[in-house]
Amino acid sequence: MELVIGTKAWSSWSMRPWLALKRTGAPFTETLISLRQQNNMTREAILPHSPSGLVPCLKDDGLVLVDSLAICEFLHERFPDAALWPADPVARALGRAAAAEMHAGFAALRAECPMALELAPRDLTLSDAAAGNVRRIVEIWNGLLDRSGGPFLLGAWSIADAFYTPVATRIRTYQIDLADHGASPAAVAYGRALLETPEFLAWEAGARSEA
Ligand SMILES: N[C@@H](CCC(=O)N[C@@H](CS)C(=O)NCC(=O)O)C(=O)O
Repeated sequence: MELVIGTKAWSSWSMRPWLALKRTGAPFTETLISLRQQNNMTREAILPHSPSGLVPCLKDDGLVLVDSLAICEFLHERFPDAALWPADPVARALGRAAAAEMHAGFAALRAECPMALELAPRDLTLSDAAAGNVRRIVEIWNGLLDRSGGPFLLGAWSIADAFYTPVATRIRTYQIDLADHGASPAAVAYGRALLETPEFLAWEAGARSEA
């Protein structure tokens, strides 16, 4: 199995399936593409791997699969013992909705606060639209943590947490005070816990060694 990913400091979409694949414990090859190269060179480097011209892309036994969410769902089916989604269908459905909302939305927050693991924490004033995104994320976290009891959104770590880990890096980098946006103490703790998993720490160490 090969996972083609972009620069670890910046590629939030690559991080999500990478965390999930690490969680399975399965061996895999990682192919790293440098993002933001000049003269179309990034696209030219990605296209031989990924027909969409985007990373991440998973290759497995003849299958070429693009899109972070599709890859995570495939990993859930390929490695059922890894419990990347919970057994309870209602919890699983709520987790899928939370991951899908992240995958499809929060454009203002993503544009104003790009993932940039190399940056030291800094102050930033959010636009109303980005602040609205943070309030909605906090609402999702508060509700799911209340329901599950934590420490992760659905109790045990799941694909939903992979989808919100890049958000936690943005909160840290841009010093966003979640309590100001309505976060419960459990949601504040959850944002920190996402950045303490062994899988995220391994990704972060990889990003550091890119510098
Ligand atoms: N919806 C896609 C988005 C993938 C995406 O936008 N990937 C970015 C890197 S994070 C990319 O490949 N950019 C190509 C480029 O920078 O040329 C997914 O979820 O995988």
